[in-house]
Amino acid sequence: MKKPYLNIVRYLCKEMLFGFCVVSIILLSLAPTGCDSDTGAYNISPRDAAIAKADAWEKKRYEHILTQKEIPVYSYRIINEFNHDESSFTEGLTMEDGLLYESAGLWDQSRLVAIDIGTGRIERRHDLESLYFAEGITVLGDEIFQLTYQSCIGFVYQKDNFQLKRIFHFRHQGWGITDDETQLIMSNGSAALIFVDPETMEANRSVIVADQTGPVWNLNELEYIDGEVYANIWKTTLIARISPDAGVVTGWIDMSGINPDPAILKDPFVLNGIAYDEETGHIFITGKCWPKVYEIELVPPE
Ligand SMILES: [Ca+2]
Repeated sequence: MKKPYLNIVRYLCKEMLFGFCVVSIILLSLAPTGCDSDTGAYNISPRDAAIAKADAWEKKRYEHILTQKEIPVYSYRIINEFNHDESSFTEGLTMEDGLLYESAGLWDQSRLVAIDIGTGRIERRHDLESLYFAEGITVLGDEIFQLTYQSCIGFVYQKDNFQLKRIFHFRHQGWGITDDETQLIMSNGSAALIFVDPETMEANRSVIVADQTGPVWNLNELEYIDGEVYANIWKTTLIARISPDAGVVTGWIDMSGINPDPAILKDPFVLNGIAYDEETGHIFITGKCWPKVYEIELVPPE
C-alpha cells in the first residue's frame, strides 16, 4: 500500500512542476519588452530624468533658435480665448467639425473628452482605467486614435460615441499623434516621427527631424496642418513646422508670452496642445492644466 501512494505523490509533484513551468513561460512571453507591463510606474519617470539632464542644453538651444536667421521664426496673434478645465493634464488636442477633442493624462485621471468650444460644454467623456496614462489623440475618419505613455498600448474609439473598437500595440513610449488622412504620424519623445498604417498599425517609415544644427529632440504634441507637421517641443514654448517627407524644420513658432501664469504654470504644466480648425485656418493652443485655450493665427517674421 505504501509504494502506490508514493508513486501518486511523485506523479502529482511532476504535474504541478510541469504546470508551473508552462504558466511561467506563457506569462513571460506576454510581458511587453520595454513597457511597464501595465502594472505600475517607474520610480522616476523617463520624462523627469530627461528634465534633470537637459535643462541647460534646452535653454541654450532655445536661445539659438530665436536668434538664428536661416529658419523663419513666426509669432502669433490671439483671436479668441476659451475656458479650459484646469484639472486636464493636456496630452492631446485636435479639432473636428467644430468640436475640440482632448486627451488628458496622468495615472488615475486620464480621459478623452469632446468639448463644444463655444459653450464649453462637454459633449462626450470617456475615463480610462487607472493604470493607463493617456497621451496624444487624432481623429481619422470616424475613429479616434489615442496613445498611452508607457503601456505600449493605444485605443481606437468610435468618434461619435467613444465606444472602444479595438486596441493596438507599439514598441516605444507614446507621446504625440496626428494624421495626414492616410497614415498616422507618431512622436515618442525622441527626434523621430513615425509613420504608421492605420489599418495594420505597422510602422511604414520614420524620419529624424532636424534643423540646421542637428536633430530636434522632445517632439511632443503633433498636428498635421496643410502638408506640414507641427510639433510642440516639450518643456518649451516652441513649435516646429516640419516637412514630413525629409523631417526638415521649415519654420519655428515662438509662443512665448501665451502661458497665462508662468509663475505657477511651470514644468510640468507646459504648453502641450495644438489643434487646427480647417474652416478658419486658426490654431488652438493650450497647456497642461492651463485655465485657457487660445485661438490664434500665425504672424510671419518681418
Ligand atoms: Ca494635436
